[in-house]
Amino acid sequence: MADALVFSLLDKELKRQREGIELIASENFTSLEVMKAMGSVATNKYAEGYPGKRYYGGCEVVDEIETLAIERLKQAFKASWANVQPHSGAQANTAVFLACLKPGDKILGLDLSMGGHLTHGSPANFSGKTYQAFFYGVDKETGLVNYEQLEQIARTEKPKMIICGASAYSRDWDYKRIRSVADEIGALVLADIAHPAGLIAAGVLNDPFDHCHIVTSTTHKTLRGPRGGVIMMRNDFDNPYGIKDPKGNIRSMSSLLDLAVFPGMQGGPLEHVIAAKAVAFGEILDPSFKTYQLDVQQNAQTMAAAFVAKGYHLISGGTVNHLMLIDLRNKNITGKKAQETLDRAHITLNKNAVPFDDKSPFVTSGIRIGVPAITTRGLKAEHMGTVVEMIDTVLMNADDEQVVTNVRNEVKSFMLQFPLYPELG
Ligand code: DSN
Repeated sequence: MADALVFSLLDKELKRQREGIELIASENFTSLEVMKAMGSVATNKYAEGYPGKRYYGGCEVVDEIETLAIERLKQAFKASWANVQPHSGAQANTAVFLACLKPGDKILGLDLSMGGHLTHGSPANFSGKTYQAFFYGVDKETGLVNYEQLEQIARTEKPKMIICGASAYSRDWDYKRIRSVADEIGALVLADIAHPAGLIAAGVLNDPFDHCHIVTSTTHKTLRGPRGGVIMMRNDFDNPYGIKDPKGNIRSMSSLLDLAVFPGMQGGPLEHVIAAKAVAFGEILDPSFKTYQLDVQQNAQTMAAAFVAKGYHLISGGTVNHLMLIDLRNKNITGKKAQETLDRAHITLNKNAVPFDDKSPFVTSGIRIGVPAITTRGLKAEHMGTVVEMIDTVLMNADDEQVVTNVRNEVKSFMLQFPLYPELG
């Protein structure tokens, strides 16, 4: 018997997704097959351990599913090892820290207020509470990662781990340069590619794997899979600094990472999500995935140029990936008000601190815009001008509810041209 209340809410959410313009840079629309695998019987199975080494009986089928997910992911990124069990990107990062660091060890990551991520050492997060965190930022003029500052802090503080990766950074990374200073001071390099993972898998952005010891990602952003995390390595770097397991033995980096995920910080893996990851990783291997990522990049660049033409200030002047960060200070509207007003027009994005922001993280001076979801809906470069026009109309008339309502109606009829899950009725 259907739970009328929950399923009517899910219908409402489908309608919201169909009728709105989804611009949250970390969201996407999975295939129906990904969703089907996630809503499957695999949710019923306990499988603590790893394929072939489980603590429960009856794991022969989920062993095959998890092995398939691992093998497809390795193929997609030309990795030599992968763990597909982390429940999220935050869990993946936690496992890496647990495997490689001791409480109190120093880490160095991109400042949250400059586009970094909570799990890269923010004082509000376990990473900042457990480890001694230092931060590099971006250059005030160019908006690009300040590699000189990164190197200077690395040489002075000698962190055990340098983290590269961001949640709101529209440029590529110089992984080689980061590895070079890491080697100088004996640090490991972690690349958290949660945001640009799809573009990296498609070969559209720099490849971190030959330079970074460990790579983590989420699976639901540009990778377009179910919500979840993964950890990968291209080469098992063979534990260059002799890190020991909880029993005091020096082991391979891959086995340290496996042990950190389970039993270190998670219990039973979500085999239904792992099944959905396997489907998504299969989709990465299809040539259409590269076309999609090229469309993402093209849409982002076209949209960025349209904003610049309207006098918007983009951090770093533009984008090479799937997102852009806009400083709204010259437009006299805060990030908070922009997000809330656009929400009423069914244009969904998030307020975001901009580098050197003078407003609190609850207000912010900026907005972050990403195109992975609308690109999945089928929007192409020629549609970006329309989207920018609608956003600009709302932001320039934020106190005029009639204008906002008019745009909401336009958004609905515009997006109905791009059907979402027509099979769901
Ligand atoms: N919440 C994710 C994002 O929006 O970028 C990061 O964890």
